[in-house]
Amino acid sequence: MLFLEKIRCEYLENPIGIGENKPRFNWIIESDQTKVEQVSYQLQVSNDVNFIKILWDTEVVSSSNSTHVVYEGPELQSCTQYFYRVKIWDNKGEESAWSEIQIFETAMMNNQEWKGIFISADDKNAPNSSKGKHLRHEFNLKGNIIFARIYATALGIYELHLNGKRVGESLLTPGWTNYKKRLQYQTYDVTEMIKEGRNAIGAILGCGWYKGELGWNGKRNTYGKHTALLFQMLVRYEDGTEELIVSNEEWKSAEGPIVYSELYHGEIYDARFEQQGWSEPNFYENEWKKVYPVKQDFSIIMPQDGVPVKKQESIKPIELIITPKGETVIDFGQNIAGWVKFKVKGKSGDRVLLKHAEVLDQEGNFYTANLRRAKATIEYTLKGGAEEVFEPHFTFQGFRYVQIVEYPGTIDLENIEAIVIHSNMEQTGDFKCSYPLINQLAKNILWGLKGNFVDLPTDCPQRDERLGWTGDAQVFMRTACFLMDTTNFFKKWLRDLKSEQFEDGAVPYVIPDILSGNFACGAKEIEKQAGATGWGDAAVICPWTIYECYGDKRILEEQYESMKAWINYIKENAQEGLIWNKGFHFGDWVALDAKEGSYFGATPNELTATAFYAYSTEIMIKVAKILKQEEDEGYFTQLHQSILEAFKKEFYTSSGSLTARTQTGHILALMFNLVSDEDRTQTVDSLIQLIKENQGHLTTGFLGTPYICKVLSENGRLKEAYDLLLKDDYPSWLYQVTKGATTIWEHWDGIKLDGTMWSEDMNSFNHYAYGAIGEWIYTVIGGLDTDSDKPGYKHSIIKPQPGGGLTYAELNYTSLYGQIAIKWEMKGRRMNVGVIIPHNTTADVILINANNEIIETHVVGSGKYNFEYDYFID
Ligand code: RAM
Repeated sequence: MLFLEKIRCEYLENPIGIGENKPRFNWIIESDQTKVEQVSYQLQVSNDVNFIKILWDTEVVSSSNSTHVVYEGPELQSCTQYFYRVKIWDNKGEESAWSEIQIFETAMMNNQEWKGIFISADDKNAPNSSKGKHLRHEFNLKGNIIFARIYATALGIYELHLNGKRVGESLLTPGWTNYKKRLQYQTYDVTEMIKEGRNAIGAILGCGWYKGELGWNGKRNTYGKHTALLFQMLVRYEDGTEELIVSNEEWKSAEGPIVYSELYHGEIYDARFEQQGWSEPNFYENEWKKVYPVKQDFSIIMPQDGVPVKKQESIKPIELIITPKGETVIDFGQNIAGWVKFKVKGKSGDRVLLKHAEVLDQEGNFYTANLRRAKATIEYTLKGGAEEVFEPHFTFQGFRYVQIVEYPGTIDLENIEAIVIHSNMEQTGDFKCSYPLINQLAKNILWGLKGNFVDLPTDCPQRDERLGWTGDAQVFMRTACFLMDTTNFFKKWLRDLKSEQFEDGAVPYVIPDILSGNFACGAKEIEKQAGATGWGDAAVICPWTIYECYGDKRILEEQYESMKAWINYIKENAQEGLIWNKGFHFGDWVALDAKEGSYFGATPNELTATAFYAYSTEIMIKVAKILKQEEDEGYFTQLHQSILEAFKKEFYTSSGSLTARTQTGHILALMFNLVSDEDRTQTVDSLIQLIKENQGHLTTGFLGTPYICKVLSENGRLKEAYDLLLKDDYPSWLYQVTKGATTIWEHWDGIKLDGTMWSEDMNSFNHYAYGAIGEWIYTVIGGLDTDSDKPGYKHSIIKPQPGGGLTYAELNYTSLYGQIAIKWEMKGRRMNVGVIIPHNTTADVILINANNEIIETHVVGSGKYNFEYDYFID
């Protein structure tokens, strides 16, 4: 039986609001046979569900492509539903039936279709206000509605209510972009929410990133001073007529129960100001005020290209603690990003006051100093009477512990839960092994992702920062792509990156770039907070990683100019275009070989910067080749060669040793192949020596850490790589696990050996950068790697490399082709390796023995396989 499953358009199941002119399709092949390959496919797109009038028929195409099949039919129309189906033929002579019918629906393809205007409830005093503002409007509809969509966005954050119910599940909409350049709007199917006759729409607006506080110096109004809504509802009737309901000056506005709401600081909500029925028809709105039209450039508005943030799970408290200081604190057992949802009963005017923290201090007291200026406080005033349920609207907190400062009556933990929010991506990867501390580390890495992939890749969810640091995203990228489907998440962020790149190609430190022109972070020049090695390289490394992990060529096409511009920026700033020894760099950020009190690791910036320059240029050779840019390919090949030669001359002595005696220097030289073959062994040996000199520990920061185990295992030092990973004394990955971490820390010594904290000014306990070791865990212990010649796991390299006394490891990954599984288990002197390879893919299964020698390589097609062999050699 051959059939198709998980048929997706732009990686989404039946998406609405697609903005792509040429969306792409993927499907997963199911069959009871093995070694199944698709030999041809047929895809049809129709305007009607019965496929009577077919808009586009590929006919039978001889191709094994089951991912990224591009729509090449007639131009797609706005706000239109398209139906599509696929069938395939395989190499076993089987033909599938037509797949289940799928839908994709376009957004507004042209900004001129906007008939609404931006409206605001703000008067002149608004710039410093953090109140939630309400807007409302009533309208009449005829009967027989067959289609109703809302298209909406805001300056600020919005929440919509229609006829008394919340519209959609997306949070923090429209998401964060540089609102001067790109503003996303969302599409909602509200066909079931409206009715013939009178209807009412309500919106609540909060400050969000647009005008709320942003960054660590308390600055606000980054993008503008007034929140505003843009709304358009398209209604289609059975008789073919259409109607538009839009935001205009007929709408009314009011303040409400959200007295204050700020992303960093939390929310003050006074339920006594709630107005019953405010988003329902026939509401008495005489006390509501007029709205103000707001001018806005419509050319920057675009359909949502990222992934909406949604509620993901709920966590019950594990314990109610009274701290030595006497604070009442709930422990949720997991550091998360999200908020507390509570039920409460009391008198009108009673209050609930909650504070949030990631950790307790040395004595076990509630610790908030590392939140810096972020107040992370929820203050709720009861209206009184029946049970009240509360969740905040335009804020989120990074926390494990919640201090209950005020709460009417006795606290019943049954009434309190933590809601986890993050961008709504499917979890694709999972790893376990026989060593519990590694399993906890793997969990922490996943939670590091959950806590920081909140609309964009951020550095932390708790303090007054939560910025899209490019360096952090770059180092964690590969790990993230294993754990979750990050395709659309990064598509959006990379578009943001491209839109914010300076004309000379410099990439800002953070995307969206709120630092340039505002306040300095390291560089002297405030106007331009951009162009740091290892950070700006996100422009090249991130699209490339998406290509490797998903085979998505379009991201390379889209980002190509941006990638090239980054290389060019470096070249222009490098000595003779080769050694990059200028400008500000974070370098091997917060490495342990930094001078006392400094964040900057000891590896010289010119080495780190030239190393990343070489690496990014090497990637560009491959990208140019894939995109058939022959001239560029030649150019980057030559440039790369020249950088290599210059690197050797500048950073290697004539006797073949690296001048910088730091772990990260050696790691980068090995990782980016900057070492000549004759010097390789010496470089590896001296890295080992440097580790020894540090009692077997690492001293690396943000840029060296991701690769340390990798360069060891790739250079015949698998044992040393395991030794490092399995260390559980300070500093090591497992040190924090033994200290009870449930996420990844920003510093190796976030909590020091004596229980005291790293300095208050920069000590996040939910910071995924060091979680980049995930890549090594999945590719080496788990044994799954991609093949960039056949990316996206079209061909997998399966090579588990046991070690460290582990007796089994198990990895599961849902690729675009389906599930890949690897499980290895040692049974006495025998090794058993079981693998599952999805249809329409192949894999090299490479089996190694205890001496880390390859004993067999099997090239396999789809199916389940089991290999058993003598692992230990006498
Ligand atoms: C801090 C954080 C962030 C890092 C920058 C350079 O704000 O540690 O992760 O990228 O510094």
